[in-house]
Amino acid sequence: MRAVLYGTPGSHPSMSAELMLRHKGVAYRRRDLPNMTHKPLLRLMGFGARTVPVMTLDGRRVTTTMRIARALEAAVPQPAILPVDEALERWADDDLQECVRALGRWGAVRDPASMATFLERPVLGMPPGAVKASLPVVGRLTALQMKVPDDVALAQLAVLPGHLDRVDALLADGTIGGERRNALDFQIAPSVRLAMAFDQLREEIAARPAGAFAVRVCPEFAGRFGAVLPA
Ligand SMILES: N[C@@H](CCC(=O)N[C@@H](CS)C(=O)NCC(=O)O)C(=O)O
Repeated sequence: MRAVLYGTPGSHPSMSAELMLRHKGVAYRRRDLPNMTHKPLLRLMGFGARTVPVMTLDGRRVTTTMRIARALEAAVPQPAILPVDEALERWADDDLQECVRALGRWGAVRDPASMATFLERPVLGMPPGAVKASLPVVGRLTALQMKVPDDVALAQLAVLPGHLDRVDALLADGTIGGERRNALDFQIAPSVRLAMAFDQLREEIAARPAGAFAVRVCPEFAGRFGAVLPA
């Protein structure tokens, strides 16, 4: 089986897909596209999607994290990661993902130096060093497309504790964090890790069950935002 996963630097759902591929033991290559420019590129590449992750599995195109989970489950049934509660999966895929995505984009615009910290692999085949060198120009163009209004970001910041409470509750009732990992584990952990990229949130989140869980399920997650959040 041959899988190629397409993501962007810092993309938490791309990490979700990567964790699923690893868990299933599917050999894959990851290719990163430039943030935001990935949208037209995905169209040119023949994916009917504007979002990453997308994947080819034995040449077949698969889009979105939820569909990737299902395609992997069909191709490699064991270890099973499905079924999961679909309402919870949608919450993880929409609300939780979008909350930290908005904060992440807002953070990247307010702390442009943070962009380099998310670059750990080639982008469009360009080595991370070369991509970092292009950031004074490319980073500004990316920031223009990433702009999230302050009120939207602050509203997401206000609901983040509720999302983390829900993660703690799902851990407490065994829905996630069990010995047999499932699609929800892989959806949720990278989102919590992206929230932990903020210097002002990291320690507080790490001290809760959600933080310990996220680090356990998703040990590597590059990137760091400085003190950009209101005190
Ligand atoms: N929830 C979907 C969507 C993922 C998503 O929104 N990905 C972001 C990057 S983290 C993206 O590509 N956004 C492009 C856009 O904003 O149009 C999934 O997990 O597949």
